[in-house]
Amino acid sequence: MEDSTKREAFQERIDKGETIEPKDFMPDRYRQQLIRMMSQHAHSEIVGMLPEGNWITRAPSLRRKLILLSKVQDEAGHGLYLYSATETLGASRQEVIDDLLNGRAKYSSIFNYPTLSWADVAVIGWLVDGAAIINQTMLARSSYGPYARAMVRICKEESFHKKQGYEMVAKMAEGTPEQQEMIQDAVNRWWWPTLMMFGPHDDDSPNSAELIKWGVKSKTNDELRQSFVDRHVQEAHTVGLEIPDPDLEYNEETGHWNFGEIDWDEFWKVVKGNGPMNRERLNARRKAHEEGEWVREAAEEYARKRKLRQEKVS
Ligand code: BYC
Repeated sequence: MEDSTKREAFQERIDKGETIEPKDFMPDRYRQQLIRMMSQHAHSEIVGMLPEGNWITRAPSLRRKLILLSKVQDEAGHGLYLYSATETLGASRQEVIDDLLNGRAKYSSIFNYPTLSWADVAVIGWLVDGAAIINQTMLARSSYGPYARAMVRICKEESFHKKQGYEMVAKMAEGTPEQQEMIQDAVNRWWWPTLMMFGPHDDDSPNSAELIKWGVKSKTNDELRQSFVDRHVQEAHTVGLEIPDPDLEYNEETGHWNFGEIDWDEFWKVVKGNGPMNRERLNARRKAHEEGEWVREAAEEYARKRKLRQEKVS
């Protein structure tokens, strides 16, 4: 049984805005919630390399190819910081990766949609990274030190990702009629899945209250989704693009954009593994894991030999 005095002192630290570090006392449930959320976040970054990675060999110019390569590499880096941060909670990397490969762990629903044209790369940068920044700027203030610090760096890189995406969106939106059609089509396909990234409505979100009490989240799923809509509707209109939502309307009283209902059946279908690309994404990760076996073996052997050498010296 955890000492209730320790738990009260923990909550007081959170309420004062203090940061919790790996060796500090934390309730088991806080640890478990963070392992769940941070490992899912790490998986999302790694699986998130696949939809855009699909276009690296077909980028329309050398400049675009360099930008896309570096963006996809950044995402690998984000996954690595986040796996390392999850390990500070006592979770083994092997275990969390096995959970992903066995289909037990979740990762963001957004990466289970196909990238059908080059315009999808632009729209992912603008909308998906735009959504990630809104969520992760909040997480950069989260109560768990290693997660918050990883988020600060990740958000800086995501800002560059969003800018390159929006620049491309703007270019295509003022391009030839075919380019305009391509970019609008990509917005039509990615808008609703991006709104789903923020998770279920607050009333249907079992984890939010606890995460907010512990200072992991400071805003609810619906609050973040609204900030996303407000910002991105303006950005779409600036470049002459339409948002595919007949219920979208500016509300003078609240100063926010009202928007239509998300298709929650589609959301849960994708989260449960039955979206358009779930199987392909997991198969691609399994294949990469199998092909990387020799690298893991070599790294383990190197570490074993280094340890032996150090033991001989001391
Ligand atoms: N997709 O109680 P709730 C990126 C699950 S990648 C799948 O509201 P919570 C990028 C949820 O896990 C950035 N599952 O949960 C990379 C829970 O199930 P479990 C991705 C979802 O934790 C490459 C259940 O539904 N960002 O930026 O309070 C290229 C009930 O939900 C989703 C992160 O990972 C979903 N969309 O809130 C470009 C951010 N939504 O676990 C860009 C970190 C909900 O109880 N995570 N579920 O079985 C979070 O902020 C939060 O965990 C969530 C969910 C907002 C996602």
